Amino acid sequence: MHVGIAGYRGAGKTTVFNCLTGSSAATGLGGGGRDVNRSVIKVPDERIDKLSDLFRPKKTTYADMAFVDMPGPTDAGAEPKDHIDAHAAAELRKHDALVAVVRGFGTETAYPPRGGKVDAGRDLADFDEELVLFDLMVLEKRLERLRKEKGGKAEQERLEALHKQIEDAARPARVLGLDAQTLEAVSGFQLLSLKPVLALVNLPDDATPAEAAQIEAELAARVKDRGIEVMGLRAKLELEIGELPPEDAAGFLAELGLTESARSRFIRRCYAMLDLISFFTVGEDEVRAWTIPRGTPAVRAAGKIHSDLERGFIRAETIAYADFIAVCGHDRALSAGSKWMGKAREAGKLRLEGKDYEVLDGDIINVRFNV
Ligand SMILES: Nc1nc2c(ncn2[C@@H]2O[C@H](COP(=O)(O)OP(=O)(O)OP(=O)(O)O)[C@@H](O)[C@H]2O)c(=O)[nH]1
Ligand SMILES: [Mg+2]
Repeated sequence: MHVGIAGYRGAGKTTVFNCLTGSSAATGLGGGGRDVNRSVIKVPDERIDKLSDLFRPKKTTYADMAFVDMPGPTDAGAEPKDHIDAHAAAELRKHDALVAVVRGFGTETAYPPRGGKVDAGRDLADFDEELVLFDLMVLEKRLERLRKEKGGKAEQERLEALHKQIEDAARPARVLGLDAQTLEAVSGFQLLSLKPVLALVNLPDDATPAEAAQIEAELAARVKDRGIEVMGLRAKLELEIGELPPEDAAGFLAELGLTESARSRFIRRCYAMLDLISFFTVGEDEVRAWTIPRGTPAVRAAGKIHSDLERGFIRAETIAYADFIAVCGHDRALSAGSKWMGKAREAGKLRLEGKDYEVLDGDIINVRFNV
């Protein structure tokens, strides 16, 4: 999964990036210059730990999450009020989810110089408006072409309708309940306002857990009709906590009313927001987690592993993780030469699933294929 971090200059984007990825990129308003920060983290999964322990494979591969953090707008054409410039918009289009970092700490906004109070709700609405404006521009450009070429009447009508719908509603595309045909027609544009947005509100260091919860709840209520979800964190403080040995970190997190690191909270929220699940492949070569949207049919899940597996798909031999552990988890010898499969079949737990089977979270899958 690819996650793009965006927000006002000085909102704390790079601090959030460091906190979530354990990086140490330069912070401070404009501190990173024009640097784009990138990092990939693995998604911890105790089930993979256990499977890896049983199979002792040559390689263990966790699901991963790739982050990009861009500096606030610095394009010559960018208005001071902008969150995103054309450069950042182009980069964000490539991502599965957007993280909007909004400032909830301090009293004055660092940027733009509004001389006003910190107001995360206002900033978030402005951010989302910008996504909408970029989308309208993309649609207008395409429509201009279509009108000139005098072809693609069906596409033109569909895009004109969508353009009007977004404009009239003054709402991001993600909450318009677009039908399948419209989604198909715009699939190539990577519309920004169609992407899921998780807002990370960077809370004041001294807020009590109750105050923090209240800020989060208020902000969530303000952006609910935009389909934006909210998670609070104290990026700077939690970054420092993250650098401590785990046994010390737990105590400091508890003082903030937390039981989990910002990274764990973030990963869980992203999986829930995007409705993602993991399935596993196992063997002596590799134990691996794969991330797919819930409801993915087995044949497409197989294609995630390799296109040959999708093309030549016959059946997916499937066992639920819990069943696997119950039947085979006690005996490491079963992991050798796929002996576990016989055992699981004997126990009636290994299922033969067809193309349309919807893969479930925790399924261990072996794809039978023929090309
Ligand atoms: N008190 C406090 N300060 C923070 C927090 N997060 C960031 N800061 C400070 O705010 C300033 C800007 O933080 P950055 O993370 O560099 O902000 P940015 O959004 O990446 O800035 P640009 O890349 O210039 O757009 C730095 O001095 C940070 O130390 C926070 O949670 N609490
Ligand atoms: Mg930065």
